[in-house]
Amino acid sequence: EFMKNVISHPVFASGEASTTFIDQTPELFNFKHETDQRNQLLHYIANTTVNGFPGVSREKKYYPEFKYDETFAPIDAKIVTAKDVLDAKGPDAMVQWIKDHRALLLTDTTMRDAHQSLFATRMRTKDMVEIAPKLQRALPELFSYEMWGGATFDVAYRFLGEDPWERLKKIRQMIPRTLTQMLFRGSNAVGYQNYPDNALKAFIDQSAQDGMDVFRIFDSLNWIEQMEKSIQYVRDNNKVAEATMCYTGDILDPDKSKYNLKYYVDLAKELQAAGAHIIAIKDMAGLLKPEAAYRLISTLKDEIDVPIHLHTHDTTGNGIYTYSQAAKAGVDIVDVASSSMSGTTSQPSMGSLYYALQETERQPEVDIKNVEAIDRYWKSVRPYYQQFSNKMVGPQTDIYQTEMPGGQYSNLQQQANALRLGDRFEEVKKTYRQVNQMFGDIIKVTPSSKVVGDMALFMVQHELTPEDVMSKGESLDFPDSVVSFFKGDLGQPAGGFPKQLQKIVLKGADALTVRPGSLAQPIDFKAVQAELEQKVGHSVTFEEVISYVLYPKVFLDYVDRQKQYGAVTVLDTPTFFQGMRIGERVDIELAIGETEIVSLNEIGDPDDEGQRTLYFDINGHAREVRVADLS
Ligand code: 3PY
Ligand code: ZN
Repeated sequence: EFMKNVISHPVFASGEASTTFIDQTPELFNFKHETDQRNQLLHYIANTTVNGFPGVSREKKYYPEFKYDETFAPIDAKIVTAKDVLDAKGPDAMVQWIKDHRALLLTDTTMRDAHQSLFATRMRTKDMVEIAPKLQRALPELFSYEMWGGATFDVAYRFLGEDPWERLKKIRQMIPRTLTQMLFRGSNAVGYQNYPDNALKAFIDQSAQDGMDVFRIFDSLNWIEQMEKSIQYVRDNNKVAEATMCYTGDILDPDKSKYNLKYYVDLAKELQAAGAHIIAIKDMAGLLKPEAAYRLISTLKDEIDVPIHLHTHDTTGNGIYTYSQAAKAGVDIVDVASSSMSGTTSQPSMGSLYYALQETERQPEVDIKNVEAIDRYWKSVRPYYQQFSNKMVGPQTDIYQTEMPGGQYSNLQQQANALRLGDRFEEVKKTYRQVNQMFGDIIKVTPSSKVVGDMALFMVQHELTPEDVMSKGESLDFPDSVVSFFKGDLGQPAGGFPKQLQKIVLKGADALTVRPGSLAQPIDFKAVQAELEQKVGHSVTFEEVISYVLYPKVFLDYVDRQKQYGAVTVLDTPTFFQGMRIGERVDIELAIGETEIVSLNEIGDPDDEGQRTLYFDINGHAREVRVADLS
């Protein structure tokens, strides 16, 4: 049984299993015959078939007609990757390896920011794991895979019924020779609020232990005090601290003087002094124009010693040109996505950038045939998630004025729809820009961008102008996120808060002037573990304790659904979101190498109790499942 599991495991089958493969693959020891699991999954399928998946229309089920059977040769023995150097010699040697590289290095964001920005972070682990061993062989020259952090943690639990730690560990194992990378929101970790320092430390330590290599640490107000601790915790783990400047405004526009070239150079120097191994420029809205990229990066190359990693979104349509100018100015690493997952709110395309830099000394060292072959896989996966897509069909140059991050655009649209303001979205965008000015022109990225968005919706909903807010503010019930921002819960913005508005919003309450984390009580992890074990009724891992600390309700809801439906992660994505259709057959891999063939023959009418019976056939045996029809 054990050997069968080993032989049929995708990592083993790919020929990439390392010597620690057996130790690091707990599912190899999973040989119970899953009557329970099968029953739970059938209930999940039956329920999704009858009642649907939240937010997904049930009219169509997408059936992939495509079988992906590309194969890739083993990695050339001459290749030394950034991960090889980090593991053998530590982060400083790895930094030197970057500096010694003339060709532009690439981070592939397909498994994190691309899907976060294109289809609301809904990509499931199953669709990543299917390709991961092939990624390793096809593109060993990449600097890193950004595949964790940002919204993925929350969304995995909340919407996908998945454990994000499992995702990290599985992918880590499948790409042993490429760095893993994550987006870490500084004091907000992978959440939307401030957490105590020892929670940040616990999270970073555990992530490092589970295989995370590069931590891109940012603060939503570029407040260095909120990044320093995290930088240190990453360094203490001998991992890579990529400290971040979020780019806003326009260094080419003398009227936008708050975030000018000097502002970024000073900030970069402070981040370097705080211990950054690499400095990231995080252009979350796609505002960094090509000439600005050239000036900013040339200046930084003169002023700081550590490598520079540029991140942009293609929302405004100039991404490749910006990268080309950045490459000329000497940027070390840039973020790209596989073509089918690139463009608009996502990152620019890896393949396009390869050709854009042809005949220059910065052209990335990747095998373009493999880049394209891998993209054929992502192209087949993308339609699974069509229903979550933000529907942006081309560049939005008005973002240069609204300064809205790529990931926020579709979210704010959804929020506006929910408030029946969908047809007034242009007004919402205009107000977003006004709110930014009212707030003193702040950095807008998760979670500060949400504060600006909430205030814009509030003003449009209540027909308020900026003048109204100032004159009638005493009687207004501001959104919670706005009150919390003015209290200093997210930290201190550059140049401080606008005093008069702060007074109006807080209605006499005090505001913090220090880092909120410096006042927070440390978490007593032992006590929290005991509380959690009592709540869920069994022993828990430290990873689960951390998840509960970050997202108590989301985590407990996840545990409840787990108890009800079991390992929904084994279902193919169309079935996970759509259930089954009469006459359809799906293959479910219940355990490794253990495939069940499930057909749905009939769906009965609701009985007196509103229950429907679904008639399945599993490996030739009839099975009936009853579920309540909630319609
Ligand atoms: C996140 O924090 O999730 C982001 O991607 C911000 O740009
Ligand atoms: Zn981004």
